[in-house]
Amino acid sequence: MAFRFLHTADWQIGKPFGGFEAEKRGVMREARIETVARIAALAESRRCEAVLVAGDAFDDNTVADRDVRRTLDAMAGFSGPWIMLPGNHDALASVSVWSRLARLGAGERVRVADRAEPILLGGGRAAILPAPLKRRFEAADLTAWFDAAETPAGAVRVGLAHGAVANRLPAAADGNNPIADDRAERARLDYLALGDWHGFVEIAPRTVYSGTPEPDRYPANAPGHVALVEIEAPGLAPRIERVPVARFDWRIVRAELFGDAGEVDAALAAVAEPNRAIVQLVLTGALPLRERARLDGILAAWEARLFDLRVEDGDLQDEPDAEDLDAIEVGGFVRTAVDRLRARALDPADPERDTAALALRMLYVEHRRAKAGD
Ligand SMILES: [Mn+2]
Repeated sequence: MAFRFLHTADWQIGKPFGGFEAEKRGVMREARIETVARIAALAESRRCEAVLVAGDAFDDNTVADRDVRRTLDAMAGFSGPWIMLPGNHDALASVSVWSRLARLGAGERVRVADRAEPILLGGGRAAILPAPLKRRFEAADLTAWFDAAETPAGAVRVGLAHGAVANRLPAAADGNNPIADDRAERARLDYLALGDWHGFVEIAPRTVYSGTPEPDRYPANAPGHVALVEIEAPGLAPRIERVPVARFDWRIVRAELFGDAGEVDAALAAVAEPNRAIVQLVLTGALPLRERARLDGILAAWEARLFDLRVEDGDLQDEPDAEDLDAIEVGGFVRTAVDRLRARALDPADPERDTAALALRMLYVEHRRAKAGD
């Protein structure tokens, strides 16, 4: 009988999301716990024999008791064992979230992988080899003991670790907590379940980062999933299914505007569920002033519909045209000033170009407002 389990990591329950408004922060923190409930339901419905959590279930060892209790409640939807590995955010220090777990209501099914020794599951059909972090940063490869680990004959061997696989991650990735890229091979593992890198990737043969199930930034690396893994027998290739579980859809949307602010509507129409979307909108191109004013209204409408919208418009130019300027019905020295501002705003070589453009836009908007108030 195949051994089937769910692999997840990096829940980071209690993450503060400091860059967001208080109301949104609360929703985002709650969403992570709801995602854990979805993971539990998935493991249950797909008849997994265990859920392996490869580190950083909690954002910090000081995570609030309330968050821990609510996470444990969310986990109750799965009737099998949870194997929880301490990661760097929730390292197994002398005082840690793990030492509070039993008091906060963790039952027998929640098992902390706190020692470098095999954990047998499925009546001895599988052996989990954990590499718990006892501190945030470890220079040694804690998975080295897997190589010589003895497990029952015929048992599937599954490693469980948290850190950076050597030579495989982008140079920007954290070099602490190293894991040999041939560990699965050297330790005769059928699968190495990893945490720390937030994207889903099979980074080496039988060596998989499940990524975070709930994204926490604008990603290029497929976060928002868990891995459903089935291993027919020791030595056979695992069947790995990537299953989406995230609530929030973090995405970067780019729109190049050529005179028409309505392009923003077209670009954002690709967001299927606005209330689940956390969008960074990057605007480039150029707009006449009347379209720039219309853009503000369009963005305000999207800001109300999307869960969160950040606009980057530093490379969007104002391009006041004759029609804009004619709308500013002034004569005399004000008209002269408008014409000079326009000339400077349109001159790429003018060091005061941005200031002139802003002044002109303000003048235009104020003028329209004054006219509307007439
Ligand atoms: Mn980590």
